[in-house]
Amino acid sequence: MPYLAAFAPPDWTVLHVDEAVRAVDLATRADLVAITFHTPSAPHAYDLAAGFRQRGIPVVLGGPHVTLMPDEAQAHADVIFIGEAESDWPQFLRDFAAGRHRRRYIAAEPPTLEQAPMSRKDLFHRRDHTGGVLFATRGCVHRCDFCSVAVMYQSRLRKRPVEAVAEEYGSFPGKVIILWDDNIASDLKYAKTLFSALAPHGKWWSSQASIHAAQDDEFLELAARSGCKQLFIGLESVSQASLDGARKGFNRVADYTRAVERIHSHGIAVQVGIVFGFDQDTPAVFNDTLDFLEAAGVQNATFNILTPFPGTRLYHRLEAEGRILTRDWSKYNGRADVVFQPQQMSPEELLAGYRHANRRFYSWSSVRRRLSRSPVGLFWTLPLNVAYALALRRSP
Ligand code: B12
Repeated sequence: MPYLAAFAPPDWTVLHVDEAVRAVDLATRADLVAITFHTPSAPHAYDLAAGFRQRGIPVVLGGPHVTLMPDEAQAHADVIFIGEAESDWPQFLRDFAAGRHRRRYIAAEPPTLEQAPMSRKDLFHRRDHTGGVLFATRGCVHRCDFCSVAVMYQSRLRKRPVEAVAEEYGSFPGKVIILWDDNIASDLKYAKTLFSALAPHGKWWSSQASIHAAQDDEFLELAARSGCKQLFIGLESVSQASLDGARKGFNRVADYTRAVERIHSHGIAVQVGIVFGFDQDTPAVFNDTLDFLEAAGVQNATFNILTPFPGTRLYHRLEAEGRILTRDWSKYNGRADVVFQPQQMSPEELLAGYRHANRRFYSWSSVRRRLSRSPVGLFWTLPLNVAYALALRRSP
């Protein structure tokens, strides 16, 4: 929202509420309310919209879930935005002020990001251990069948001018920055130029990248020199059959160990994204995954339960096969609920396996094994692992 706020005319007053920081006050006086949300927050976002609309305040909805489920969202809003908003949002604000806006704005084409403004930093409220967040590119060229990004952005990669990104990066007073790109390794040549432009700022950064990042030593070298401390790599699975089935066969399990070693050799820590519940996954997948992560000395992992987000190829397939168990979007959280019928285990086994993986990964013996295998960034990866381990022990 601080990014969209940058498009508002200067005479508009923008109040941004980030619910991770404080609750929304429905009594707020406003001429217009705009809400963004992921699928699991859809029911909550619709409640908020109803609360404002009951008070006569028009509500505009946009973001991933609206783009994926426009007709559903329209029933809860005065105005919806389907797709990316760069081209129509400024026009809508003018139309709204003149009292002649439409109910639906559809971005037929993914916009170029050549003119993307800097986000309104005065509207950032989150204290999540980062000094700033921004994006250099948007979209990912791959078409993995479980990924919403492939649908939302039509697998089209766009890039901001390197100088504009470096300027925004340098404008954050904090030291630790997250580049919220879908895949910073989508265009290796662009990324290398970008890293050279980021380096003089002397900050630390982290981003998401496909495995291609690990196949290019020059990319890793320039990333490390520019302050990259960690890459989040979407490994997704240690089962080649599962990867092939999910149209992510370009991940070769046989190359995983070498890939992690190569990233480590540049002093960059590795956080992996793992998904459990593919049709080819058997109950053995949980311990197979943990065996690999421990042997490779991976510093961090985000485990997810496979979730068929609406609009994805995965959703359409499971729906056609009658395997979607619920359309209560709040359960589409990838962490606490299984919303489809897995092929080779029960939903309960999948949930239990996911929990087991988290517990084993953050057990003291696994922390010791992983971090002693690769001590990259130990001064921050150790405290982070300890914090996760303790948090997991406190959670029910
Ligand atoms: C950053 C991020 C997070 C951060 C959010 C941090 C923060 N400070 O906001 C964190 C880590 C918390 C997070 C959590 C999750 N995330 Co997330 N996240 C992202 C990521 C990488 C970037 C989001 C972003 O800022 N994009 C930049 C903005 C500018 O792009 P945009 O949101 O598309 O907005 C454009 C348009 O959509 C539109 N628009 C968006 N909102 C609105 C609102 C209005 C009013 C208007 C007019 C227009 C509009 O205009 C923008 C400009 O064109 C996206 C991937 C992506 N590229 O979007 C995934 C993504 C959004 N996340 C996803 C998921 C699945 C999750 C989790 C469920 C993961 C999990 N299992 O826990 C949780 C859910 C959290 C929750 N309860 O809602 C999915 C969403 C799928 C879906 N159907 O909703 C995505 C698309 C990733 C993916 N590969 O599929 N996420």
